[in-house]
Amino acid sequence: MDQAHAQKLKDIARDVRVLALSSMGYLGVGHVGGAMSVVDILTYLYYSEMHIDPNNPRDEQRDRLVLSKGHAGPALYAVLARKGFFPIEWLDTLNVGGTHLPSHCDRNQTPGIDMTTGSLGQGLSAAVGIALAMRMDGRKRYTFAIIGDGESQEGQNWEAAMCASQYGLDNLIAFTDYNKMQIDGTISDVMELEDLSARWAAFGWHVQKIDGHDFEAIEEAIEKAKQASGKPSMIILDTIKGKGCSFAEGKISSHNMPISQEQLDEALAALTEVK
Ligand SMILES: Cc1ncc(C[n+]2csc(CCOP(=O)(O)OP(=O)(O)O)c2C)c(N)n1
Ligand SMILES: [Mg+2]
Repeated sequence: MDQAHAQKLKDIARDVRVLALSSMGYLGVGHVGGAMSVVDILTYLYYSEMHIDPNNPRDEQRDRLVLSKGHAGPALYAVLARKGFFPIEWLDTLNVGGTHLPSHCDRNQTPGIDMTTGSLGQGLSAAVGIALAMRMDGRKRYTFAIIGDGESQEGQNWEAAMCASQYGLDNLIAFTDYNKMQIDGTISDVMELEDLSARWAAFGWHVQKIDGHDFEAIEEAIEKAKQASGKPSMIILDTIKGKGCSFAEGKISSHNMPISQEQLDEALAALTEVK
């Protein structure tokens, strides 16, 4: 990746953080931590990877994304709005009555959302089904999925993992947002996942672990995943919960938090100072 493109992605990710935080701040509450930790992967996917058309969100020839950790919807909404899937003003209607943007992703409400999620543990199974259907239909597109690390403790993920390797779904590329925190503690205190790479490998997946905030590393990992013929891919993203948000970064309490006007102003000022 050349420097100019990396800088462009950084600028877009900053915009996305500003938009997502503003929409949650307007509502006064939100899953700030888990939304901020996936901004960089979402920015990369939508601005550098996926074949999608904002004017034709249900284009059959598109790549798909299942954001299984559906509570991070506000980050994806910010990306989709900035891409032009729907008016940016919708971001101020987050989770209010009659909105197109519920707190968790709903494919029947929001243009560009490929799968309804929020009940943790189910998204990877949906992604497996989508990838299998795409292959059966002869579509040469990829299905991407993002699951949480706390979410990985749900047993259904591991049934999906077995199924994906059984069918050799090399058109499925999944990411774990490994921010090391879940709703009420650290992953290792609640239910340890290590050795997470070895676990996915044992289920027959091609596995990589990278810095989830580094666009070049993401690009390289996706390229390698595409070359892993006959196997689904898991890319474990080493991330920071609340990344880039002054009042949330690295805090367990950032999971679902009230947001004051002062906090919002301070976080937006810090973000817009970053070059
Ligand atoms: C089946 C189910 N159980 C519980 C919840 C409530 N819940 C929402 S987010 C969350 C924590 C998830 O942790 P993690 O996957 O690590 O999310 P992140 O750190 O990315 O926010 C929980 C328990 C849910 N949405 N679905
Ligand atoms: Mg987590």
